[in-house]
Amino acid sequence: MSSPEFTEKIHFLDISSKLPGYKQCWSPNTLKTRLLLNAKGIPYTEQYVSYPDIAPLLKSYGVTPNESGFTFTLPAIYHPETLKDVVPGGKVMTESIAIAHHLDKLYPSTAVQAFPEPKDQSEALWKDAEHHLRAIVFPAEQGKGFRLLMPRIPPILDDRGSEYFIRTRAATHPEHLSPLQWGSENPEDDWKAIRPSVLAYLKFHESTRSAAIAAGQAQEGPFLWGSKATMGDIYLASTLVWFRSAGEEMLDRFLAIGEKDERASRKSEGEEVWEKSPIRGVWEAFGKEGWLEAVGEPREIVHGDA
Ligand SMILES: N[C@@H](CCC(=O)N[C@@H](CS)C(=O)NCC(=O)O)C(=O)O
Repeated sequence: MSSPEFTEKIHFLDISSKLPGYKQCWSPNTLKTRLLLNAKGIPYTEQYVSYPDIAPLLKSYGVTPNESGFTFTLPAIYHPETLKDVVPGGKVMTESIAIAHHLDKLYPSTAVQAFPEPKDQSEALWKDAEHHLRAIVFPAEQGKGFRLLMPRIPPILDDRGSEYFIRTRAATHPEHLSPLQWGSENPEDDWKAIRPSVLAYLKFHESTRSAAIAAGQAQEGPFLWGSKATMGDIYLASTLVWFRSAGEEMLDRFLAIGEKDERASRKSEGEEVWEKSPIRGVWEAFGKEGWLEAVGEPREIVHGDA
């Protein structure tokens, strides 16, 4: 890898949890940045920030509030050296996709690129993958996975983060229910509800992969573009770590969906069956490459003066 020389390493801001060691990183959003840093082999420093401290920290560096969604969000990177004329405040960049483009620009020759050439195609691929994954998890896309995941998040967060998460997420619920209560009475109903969208993702992944290999775009491999991991795969792996953070057994069950050896009582008549789930293939590859476990050096930045 030809690596540009910077005076300071890129500093990555993640959301804290009580999970141990490298597993502390649990958020599907911040993981998009962490896994990309790891896959590109970029040396970085890192800092975990508790939920209620995100907004004051970002504001102090002149980050502008988001127009939709949560006002101040992580992931973020602090790197005045390369952000001086790029973002308001010149020091901190937020938004995982903007960060991914920035990292590709700073490190254009690492084996993994979030958006390799042809860029219009790799961007379209990421959007397709995002669409399929959101349809599994997010209520705005009729995904039901949030019912399995959200009740499991407060217990893994640090105490202040947990209180903040419950309060702010309850405020977004039509009946102001705590996220601890967002699951169905019988979790089997929620697993049943996500099944069609997971199977749709498996088909999407498999057909995209086969087409990329057949077109000579990539060699044989588990990723959406065969041997070439891109942002779409990073989004998938981020979702899988989120499941693992909610409970190892949740990840095991998710990875088994659609597989030959999955418990028969969970399958429905006429479903396609895979020897090994294409999702498991991606998970194993991220593990084998060491992308799930790599962490940055600990470092703390103090508040800026914006
Ligand atoms: N589109 C953003 C989404 C980031 C996002 O929503 N992050 C959440 C964490 S999971 C956050 O920081 N929330 C702050 C809050 O809830 O106050 C991205 O991809 O960077």
